[in-house]
Parts: sequence; structure tokens; C-alpha cells
Amino acid sequence: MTPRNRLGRLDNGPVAGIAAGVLGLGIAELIAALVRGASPLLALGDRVIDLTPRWLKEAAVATFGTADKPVLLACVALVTLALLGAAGALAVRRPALCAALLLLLGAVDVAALVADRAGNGAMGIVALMIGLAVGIATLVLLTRRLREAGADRDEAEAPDGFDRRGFLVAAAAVTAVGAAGGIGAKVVTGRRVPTTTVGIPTPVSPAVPLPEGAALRVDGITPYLTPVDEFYRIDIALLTPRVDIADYRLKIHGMVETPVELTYQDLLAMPLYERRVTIACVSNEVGGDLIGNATWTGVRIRDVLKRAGVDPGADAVKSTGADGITIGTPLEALTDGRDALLAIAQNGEPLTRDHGFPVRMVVPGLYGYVSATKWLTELEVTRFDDFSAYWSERGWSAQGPIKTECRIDLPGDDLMPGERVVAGVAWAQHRGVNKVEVRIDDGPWQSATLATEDSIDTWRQWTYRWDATEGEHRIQARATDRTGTPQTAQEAPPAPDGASGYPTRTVRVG
Ligand SMILES: Nc1nc2c(c(=O)[nH]1)N[C@H]1C(S)=C(S)[C@@H](COP(=O)(O)O)O[C@H]1N2
Ligand SMILES: [Mo]
Repeated sequence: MTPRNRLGRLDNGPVAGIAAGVLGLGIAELIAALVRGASPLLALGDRVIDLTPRWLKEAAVATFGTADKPVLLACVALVTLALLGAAGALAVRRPALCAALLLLLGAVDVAALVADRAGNGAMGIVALMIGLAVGIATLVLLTRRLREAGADRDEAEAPDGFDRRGFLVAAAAVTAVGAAGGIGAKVVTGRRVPTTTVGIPTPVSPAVPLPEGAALRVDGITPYLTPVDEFYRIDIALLTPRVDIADYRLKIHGMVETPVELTYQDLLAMPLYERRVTIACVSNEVGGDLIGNATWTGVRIRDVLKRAGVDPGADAVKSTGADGITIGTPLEALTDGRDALLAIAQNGEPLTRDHGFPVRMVVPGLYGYVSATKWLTELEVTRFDDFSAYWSERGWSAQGPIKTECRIDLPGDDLMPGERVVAGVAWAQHRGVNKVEVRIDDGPWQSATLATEDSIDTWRQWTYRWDATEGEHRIQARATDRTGTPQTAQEAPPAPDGASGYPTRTVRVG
């Protein structure tokens, strides 16, 4: 027995486990895609998102930003592969333990599929069972020769006459077929595009033209309007829901006189409003970029609620997205005259899938997690006392008005002495920004120059001329809203109801 044999033997089990696992998973994914079942792998990822503690979720968003989901999926795939490798190793020496591990893995995935909110969990389970059966059969075949030898030998040695090359070729072929199945699954779901293309009718109430001086031409400042492809994206949907507008239905029910069901065409036929609104994520750190300003076109939520007739005892609307999220919004914010919309277009184009196609909510003044439901399927008129929304169940505040904040975009970290521009954006949605001040090295607060106000629901750019002297300097800014309240100096993390504190930038001059 040589060390090489020992190594060779140790390798074979995991190789067989991973190859058979990739085949089983690939087949399960392909079948799930073909029968429109929920994906077993994505269902697992979804449950991981649900069960991830808040601190870890925040750390993930802070570290990976919008790439948090691909990173999560990669982690789920790696852990799954590692477990399959372990199962393969056990298959050679402890077949009973191997069977137990595979059953456990299958059971966990079945549980994930049962809890699946977005897709067809039952068909996903059928696909998983077939994949599991194919995977187990393949593992049995691949490890047969190894097991025959292992049964009466203690030595970590490949059996006599074991054709390792043939084994590896077989394992590679099996892996390739599995990978092809996985790619096939992606192609099948990717092809399934909505059957109808959308033309957005002319709004009865277009947005007012952008006031002169609302969008500054300063190099490096946040653009006043955020292009759709640069707009931040935050949601719990691992697989962006694909909603066909031909099948689209919005249910309005709960504490109403008459429940109403609206099709996409019904919505298009209602008066459309076009408004610029800055929406923000509660997870945004001070100085962060989970905020964007867009022109939204849609139906007023109060017009839709009026059709159903709201019970005066209600104080909340619980909305549901096709990804299964539930969001609780104060009824008042939807009916008090602000332009709370069921948006169908962003910056003049139909919503993209990432941002909620075909219909999403946009409510001025509230963080996204309590207002901006994407892939909207349901509005239930209710009371805050009678339900808890997805994020409330995870420790976030049930109410989420956006805190007055600002951000410093300019200058960069290194600059030359002389007159320099400090600039950024400030927001206090639905109260409006009244003032922005800047201070250098804890000196006195100095007024910045504000761009022209567009509306109280949008952010405002600001600039400040600074005579930069050599050395290291600390720049801070603070905004004051139109009620006269300055943003708080109190530093707070995003949880449970939004980060606060002065944005601070340390620069080196010289
Ligand atoms: N269906 C659904 N809608 C959702 C979410 C979600 O996870 N699912 N996330 C909300 C959160 S936390 C925010 S900040 C906004 C982000 O909208 P955006 O991705 O279009 O920028 O969507 C909101 N709407
Ligand atoms: Mo958010």
C-alpha cells in the first residue's frame, strides 16, 4: 500500500458523491423548469435568506451590496457540494450513514419547497424526488467496485483492478450531463418571457417640468434623476418573479365594502399620474447609496382603494408581492393626498423585472420595506394590530418614515489646496429639505447652496465652496427639513428603523 493509493482511495468517494449530486441536482432543476415547479436549489436559498439573522443580513448587504444574492447562491451551492462529497465518501465505507445524510438533505429541501412562497412547491418536490433517485442510483453505480473492496478490507486502498481512469471519465461525464441539465433549466426559465408587450398610455397628470436649477451640472455629484440600470435594488427574491401581464390580477380585499380584482388593462384604463419620487432603503448606511430618484407613472392607490370602499376602522394596508413578501403601510400615507402610486413605469418605460414588473407601490416619505412592494399581487385593508409584515417579524420597526439625511459626494479623498467644491444630496421625503450645512474640522456650521426644490418628495442636490488648506480635514454635513428639524447627530445603525448621524468625510489636501 503506497500513500498514493491511500490518497487515490480517499478521493474517489467524494468525486463520486459530487458527480452524482451534480447530476441529480441538474436533472431536478431541469424537470422543475420544464413543469414550472419551484427550483429546489433556489428554494433552499430562499429559506436561508428567511432564516438568516438580521445582523448577518445587514453585514451581507454592507459587504456585497447588490451582489449579496449571487454570493449567497454560491455559498449554498458550495455547502451542498461539500455535503455531497461527504456523502460520497460515506458511500464507500458507511453506506447506511450515507443514506441517512442524503435522506436528511432531501428532507431539508422538501421542507424548503413546502414553504416556497413564490413558485409551485409541489411540482418542485416531484422534480427533487426524481433528481434524488437518479443521483442515488448513479452514486451506487459509481461506487460499486469501491464498496465491494471496502466491505472486507480495512485498508484505505483501491480494490485490485480498479480502473481509476475509467472511473474518473465516468464521473466527469456524469457531472457534465448534470451541468447541462442545470444550464438547460436556466435556458428554459429564461425563455419564458411575458407574452404581452406594454405601451404606457399618456398620463392625465404628467409630472411638472423639472424646475430650472434643480439638476446641477457639477462633475461627480449624484445625478438628480437615477437611470433605471443604476437604480439600487433590494429584495428578498432570489429568483426575480416573472409575471405575465396577461395573467396579472391585483386583489383588493379585507376591510372593504366590495372586494375588487383588477387586471393590468383595468389599471391602464384608470387615470395615470406621473411623479418624481425619491425612494430609499432602510438598510442604507449614512453615506450609502441605497437610494434613488425616478419618475414613476401609475394609478393613485387612493383611487384603487376608493373602488373597494375602505372600512373606517382600518388603519393599514398589507400588500403582498409575487415573491411572497408582505409589507404593512399606514392607510393614512396611502390616502392623505400625497401621490402614493401603483407604479407601472419608471423613467417613462414599463418597470423592469428587477424593479417590480408589472406593478409596484411607490409611497413618498416611507422606507421601501414598509411601502414599495414590487410584483404587487394583493392589497389587504386591515389593522396593524391584526398582522405582522415580513420585516416586522424579523425585528424591524412596523412604521418606517424616512429620516432626514444627506450624503457628501465631493470632493474625492485627495485634492490640491485652493477653492474646492463640497457637494452632495439631501433628503427628507414628504417634509422637504430646507437647509444643508457643512462644517470643516468641527468648526461652525456654514450654509451650503441648495439646488432649486423640485418637490418635497424628492432629494435636493447641494454645493459648498471650501477654501481647502494643506493637511488632513474632516468634512461633515447636515440637512434640516421644512418643519425646521435638523437631522439628528445621534449615530444609529440601519436596524430597526433607519441609520442616522452626520455623513463624514476625511480628505487629504496637498
Ligand atoms: N416584492 C418585494 N417588494 C419589495 C421588496 C421585496 O423584498 N419584495 N423589498 C423592498 C425594499 S426593502 C426596498 S428598499 C425597495 C427597493 O426597491 P428597488 O429594488 O426597486 O430599488 O423595494 C421594496 N419592495
Ligand atoms: Mo429596503
